[in-house]
Amino acid sequence: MQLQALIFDVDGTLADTERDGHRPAFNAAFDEAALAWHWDAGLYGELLAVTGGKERMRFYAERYDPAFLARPDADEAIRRLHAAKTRHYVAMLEAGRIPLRPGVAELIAEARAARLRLAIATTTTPENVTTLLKASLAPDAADWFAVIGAGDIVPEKKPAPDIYLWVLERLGVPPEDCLAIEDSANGLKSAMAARLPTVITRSIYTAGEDFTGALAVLPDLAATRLADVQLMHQIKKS
Ligand code: XBP
Ligand code: MG
Repeated sequence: MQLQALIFDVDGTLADTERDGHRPAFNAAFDEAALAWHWDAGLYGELLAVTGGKERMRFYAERYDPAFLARPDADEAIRRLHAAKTRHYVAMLEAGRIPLRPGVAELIAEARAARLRLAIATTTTPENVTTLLKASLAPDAADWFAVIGAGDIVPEKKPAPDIYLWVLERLGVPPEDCLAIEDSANGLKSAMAARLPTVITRSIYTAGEDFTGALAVLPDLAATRLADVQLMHQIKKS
């Protein structure tokens, strides 16, 4: 069978969202809550080992502010901080401050024209995905994707395969007839555990990670057309 579907990761893959998007949104939420937390670009790179914003804040508190977790309302405080962070992040997306990475819009357009199915498999919050698609592609761009798997809908976030398995079940396409596009080692592990052939586009924070098992490791999608992706997939299958 030929390639039937492309499944995109979001953060680091569709757009370089982490350093200048999620990170300042977290910091704005901390400031707003008068919390003495600040995540600089270096520290944030370390915190990215943990996927998911709520999980990342909990991990940070365990290491640097255990007294925060001892509060009886710690879970609720994390939920509130995360809701504020999402509000700040969505406002940045709506203001057009987070562009798509090179070649992403072109590959999506080619895949649509060739009637491939499109899907999203991400750790981030659903609202962040739909707002990014709308702000950077077209008002109806979320409808271009047959399945959008995002956030807390599965028990375990990447590197667990849960989100890719959730998307594959709804797509109804066997993993070997799909291709995942990811930017991180955690994302690659997740996709490979779901038996998906995976292409990596390295991002700001993930450039030095181990991508053993990827079909290809590219700097970005600027020079990659659908025919290239189909060829990579074909070589893997033969
Ligand atoms: C990236 C992530 C996300 C974002 C924050 O996942 O780890 O957690 O950093 O998003 P992916 P939320 O590359 O799989 O998209 O704060 O909404 O969780
Ligand atoms: Mg990613």
